[in-house]
Formats: sequence, structure tokens, C-alpha cells
Amino acid sequence: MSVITTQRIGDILVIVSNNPPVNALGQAVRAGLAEAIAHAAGEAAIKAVIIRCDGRTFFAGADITEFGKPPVGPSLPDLVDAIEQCPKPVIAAIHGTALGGGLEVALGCHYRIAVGSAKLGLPEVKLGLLPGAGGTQRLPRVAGIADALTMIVTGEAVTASKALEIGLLDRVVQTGSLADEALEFAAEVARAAGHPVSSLRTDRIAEAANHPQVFDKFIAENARRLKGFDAPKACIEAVRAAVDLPFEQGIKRERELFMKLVSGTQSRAMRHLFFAERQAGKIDGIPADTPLIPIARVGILGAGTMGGGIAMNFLSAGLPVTLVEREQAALDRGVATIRKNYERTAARGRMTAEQVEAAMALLTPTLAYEDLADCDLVIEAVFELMEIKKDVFRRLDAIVKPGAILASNTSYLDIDEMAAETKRPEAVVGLHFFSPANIMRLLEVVRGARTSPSVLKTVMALAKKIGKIAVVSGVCPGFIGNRMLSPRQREAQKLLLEGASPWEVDAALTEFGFPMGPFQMADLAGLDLGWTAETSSSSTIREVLCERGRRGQKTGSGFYDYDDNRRGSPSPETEAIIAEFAAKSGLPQRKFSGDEIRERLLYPMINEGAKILEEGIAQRASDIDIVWLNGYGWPAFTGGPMFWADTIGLKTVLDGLRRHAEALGPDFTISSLLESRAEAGENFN
Ligand code: 3H9
Repeated sequence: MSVITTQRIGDILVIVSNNPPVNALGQAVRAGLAEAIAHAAGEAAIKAVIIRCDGRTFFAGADITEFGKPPVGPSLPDLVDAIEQCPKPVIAAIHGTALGGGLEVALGCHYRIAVGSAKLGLPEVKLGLLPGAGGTQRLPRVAGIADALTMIVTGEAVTASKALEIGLLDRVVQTGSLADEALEFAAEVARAAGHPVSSLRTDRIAEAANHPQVFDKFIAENARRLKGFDAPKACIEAVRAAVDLPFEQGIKRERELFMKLVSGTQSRAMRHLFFAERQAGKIDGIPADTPLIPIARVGILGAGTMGGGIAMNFLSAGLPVTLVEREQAALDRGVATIRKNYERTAARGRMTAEQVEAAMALLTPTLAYEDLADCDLVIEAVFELMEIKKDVFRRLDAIVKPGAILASNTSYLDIDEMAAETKRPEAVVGLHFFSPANIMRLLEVVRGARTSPSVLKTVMALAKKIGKIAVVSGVCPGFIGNRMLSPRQREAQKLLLEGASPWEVDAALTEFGFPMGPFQMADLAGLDLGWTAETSSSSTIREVLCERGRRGQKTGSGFYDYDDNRRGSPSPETEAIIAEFAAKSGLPQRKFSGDEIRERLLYPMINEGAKILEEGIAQRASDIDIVWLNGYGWPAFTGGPMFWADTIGLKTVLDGLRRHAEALGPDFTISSLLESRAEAGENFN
């Protein structure tokens, strides 16, 4: 069946797209739409046209899989022009998400109506692109500069009610069917004398033409978001062209900027991440008909920062949580923190007071382990020590009902050892949340040797429900993320002893695009994690810093000195401490360039990633990219560590590792997978 069908209802032509799953505007869809519009234009008896979609959504954008392939017409910009130039009024009837090219099609239409639940947006920037089918020129003309800039540069969609408010929609259909309402609307406008043409409008951009500083203000306010990324800057430039240039020239500018982005590395990297994110949810070796375990109540052991953060995920998704602590005071503190976090969100307008109360009402705090009995999933977030974990698993196994899932939030330890303490190793899984657990999107799902397919499939589905990106990892110390962090930390420490300063090491990574470097991160987390004055033996730089009261940002000093606004500056005291350790090490002291620091820190990570792949710990290279992007701040515009390695060439990485072999030390071994792929001129992805 054709993806585009048409139906005549009286003097109205209804064009319907049916291209599952998201009605992407692939070639067949574009051709069908162009043909139907041409027919409507030439047929005197047709007085108005409706474009709508079947399935779960209006057009969700251009077909991303077509990028990088030879273009086959009609092009999307030509299609949008043809719709706009149709002498009959064309109405977009929107449900689901009108995104990217989808919204650009709607902007080419003379009118737009939508159901109340619809969302409209131009998310191209998230793919390292800008709207390339007129969106940067038409949206400002329809919705005004301020809202258009925000939508295009952030890529965030707006709700139907917001779209109505800013003039992007003409009507929101509150009751009744969209198809019927569209027909009624079409009959109304068919009788009107003229119809709004987005490209001809100037009313919404006139003000910005007189106040060009709106762009500078926007750039100043969004500096952090823009850093390192090419696309947002190009988006701003294109919208500026909508104000400065006539429509035809503005479109030309948009095209030039789009072509440059679409053929660049950043967009390739970000498109890779789009598909990588979706791929991560797919688990190898699990039959499609594997049943899900119903999860009606979640139990959490430990009401500390981690346990409380984990609990919030489920409460926010409407799932009841039983929260267990050993002492009343700790339990009260945990519950109070959860409430405080929700109230802060409400104060920022991102939650209503009713929603706060609804979430809190789902929480059952208790001191009784036995209260976990009827939970369908229990996650332990107790102290990170194997003996304690084992004890917890034995107790949970005895209490929690049969069939329930038992999970550990360990970030490092062996899930199989914990599972072995139970009579249901198939029900045991790792759920490694990242701190702050209510905010960070990453969830490492650790598949034990005996974890059942049902358990795995259930936790992956649950992760989606609570808004996490889940990546499956096999069992090994540190799983995917922390295992790759280890060599980076090791090299960062060694560099200090060889003459690099913490500020140089951090700067090498922030220049690369990380939000912070290893020493800034350590200061933020607190240098005294796991440190005690009693056991401190002045044997590492970190210990000495702690002994001197330099325990990180919270104490006003750590590796760095901090001012009242927690802005760090290089510390002479830290330099002196490092110099002492360096002298003791006997290592020759020298200067390091940013490039050399990056090679020393990042290449060993790629090597570890290759080992993780080789051992089957990660299912695919792109899963590793997703972990590092969402858990550790790896810059998105490089596509993640493994994609980045592919971009610079695996041979470059291999040669770099060989060049640094002496500094990396005798224990460092090169992954055979990296070696063979590099020698064969192959990639990871
Ligand atoms: C653009 O429009 C450029 C123009 O300005 C200029 C052109 C000249 N293409 O996310 P889901 C697949 S750029 C191809 O799991 P959900 C996706 O890979 C585009 N495929 O569903 C997945 O495949 P699989 C601007 C696409 O319900 C399946 O559909 N638009 C596309 O969670 C289901 O996806 C965007 O950036 C696509 N455009 O979310 C919007 N979109 O099942 C991108 C999806 O094999 N899309 N697929 O893994 C989205 O944000 C979400 O998919 C959406 C649905 C919200 C629509």
C-alpha cells in the first residue's frame, strides 16, 4: 500500500500519510505529498486541503537514515515550497509530535491545528543540524524571534497550548476527533478571501529588526549550552538571516549552513548517538516473546543520597516505593531530602504542589525489612562492601516474595557473588544508578551469569518508564563506565608526578569538551570519600590534601582553592605537595602539551573500551558511547569515546599507545581487538 493516500470529502482533499513508526518524511512520503498537492492545485473542484498522519504521530522529521546518501527528489525544501504555493488553503492537522521536517511541512501549510496532547519542535540541533527545509526562516515569521530562537537553538518542543499562545497553531482541538475538526476548519477557511503565507509574513520579525541586540543577549545567556557545538551557532546565524535578509536570501543562507553541518563530523557523531541510544535498549539473545514481570511496588534499601535519589525515579513515575533504613533518624533525613528535592523542583515551576504531594504519598518509609516482602523489585543501596552486600542478599532472599527481582546498585562489585547467596540467582541483576540518581539519565543494567531473560527485559522496560537510558553490561570490576574511568584516573595521577599540574590536566579535558577534568571532579565529589584521619598514612597526594583539611569544594579547598562562589583557582599549597611526591618518585620532570595529556588520558580509555568489547562485557561499541556520554560528560559532538576513536582512526590510537608505552608502564597491555582492527584499517562502530 502507498504511504500516502488521498480522499475527497466534498470539496476538501484529505491527504493521509501512513509511514510507521513515526511518519518520517522519506522519499516515498515526499513524492506522494508532492503529487497530491499538485493534484489539489490543478483541480478546480477542490477548495481546501488537509494533511494529516495515521499511526502514533504526525511527521517526526526528515528520514535521518537518508542523510549521507545521494539525494532523491523531491527535496523537502521544494515540497514545503509547493505546499505553501498551493492556491488552495492547506491545513496541517497534527497529533503526536510534529518535529523537524514535520513541523517545517506544517509551517508551509497555511493553517495548523492540533490535538491538546501534541508537541511541536525543531530538534535538528540535537542531531548537530539546523532545520533545513525553511524552518529557520518560517518559524520566526510565524512565532516571533524570541520563541523561534529558543525552540531552534535548544531543540526543545513546545506543547500545543504554548504553540497556540505564540501563534504557531491556529486552533487546539480539545474534544472530538482531529479528522472531523480538521474538516470543519477546512470548510471555514475555504470560504475566506486570502490565506496566511508564512514566508511572506513580516509582522512577527519587525521588532527584532529594530532590536538586533536580542541575538547578542541570547548568545550571552546560552554560552554554556553553545560551547564546543557548531550547530547552535549556525542556528542563531540562520535565524538572524530571517531578520536581516529577504526570505529567498535567508533560505539560501539556511541551505548553505545546513549543507556544511550535515557533511561535518559533529552531525555524523550526533546522528550516531541518536541511533545508538535506541540501539542500547535492544538486548542480544532474548526471545521477543519473553514475558515481563509486573512491577507494582518497588522496595529500596538505604535512604542515603543514592537510595533517596533512586526512590524519586519511581515515585515520579507513579510507582509506590517502600524505603527501608536501619535507624529512624537516617530514615527521617532521607525522607526529608526527597521532599526538599521535590519542593525545589516545584519552586522552579517544573512541578505543581499537588504533584509533590502525590509523589510523597506513594512513599512508605519503614525500619522493618519485613515490609519489603510484597515488593516486586527490591534495590539495595547500602554500603559498597561485598560482605555487607552478601548479607543483604541473604536477608532479602528470605523475606521478599518469590518471583520478585533483587537488584544491587553496586558500582563496582561482582553481582554473581551476591546472586550466589540467594536461592534465586536468576532474579538477581545489577542496577547501577549514577549520582544524583534522580537526575542522571544513565542506568547500567548488569547482567549476571544467571540473570533470567525475563528479569533483564523487565528492568529495561522499567528503565524506559522512569526516563532512564539503560545500557546492558556484563560482570567485571567497574562494569563499562567505571572500568574505563580507572585508566584515566591512573594516568591523571601519574602525570602529576611527571610534571603536569592538576590545572593543566583538567584544562586538557575541558578544552576537549568535558564539563570538568578529573581533579575538578574529585574536588566536587569530595576528596575524603572513603578517607579517615585514623587510617590516613600520608602515602598519596590525596591523603595529604585531606590531612591538611583540603577535602574538596565543600571545605573551600582541595586540589584547587575556592572562593565564596565555589570558583576554583590553582593552589600553591597543592603544587608544593605534588612537588614533594614527584621528587620522591624520582621521575624526570617536564612540560606537557594539551595534546599529549589528552593522548595519555583518553587513548588508554579507548583501549579499555576495546577490551570491554572483546570480552563481551558491552554488547556493542555504541553502548559504550552512550555510557560515557550520559554518565561521565563525554562531549556529545564527538559521538562518544568509541565513535571518536573511529573518527581519528584506530591506527592513530594504537600508534599513540605504543609511543607512550614506557610511561604507561609494564602492566599496561594493548587490546588485541584494538590492534587487529587498527592494523586492518577497520572501525569499532
Ligand atoms: C530533519 O527533519 C531535517 C530537516 O530539517 C531538513 C531536511 C532537509 N528518521 O525514538 P523512538 C526511528 S532531521 C528515521 O524509539 P519514541 C527510530 O530510530 C529530523 N528514523 O520512538 C526507531 O527505530 P527502531 C528531525 C526515525 O516513540 C523508531 O523510529 N526530527 C526517525 O520513543 C522509533 O523511534 C527528529 O530529530 C527519523 N526522523 O519517540 C525527531 N525518528 O525502532 C527524531 C525516529 O528501529 N525522533 N526514527 O529503533 C524522535 O525524537 C523520536 O523518535 C519520537 C518518537 C519523539 C518521534
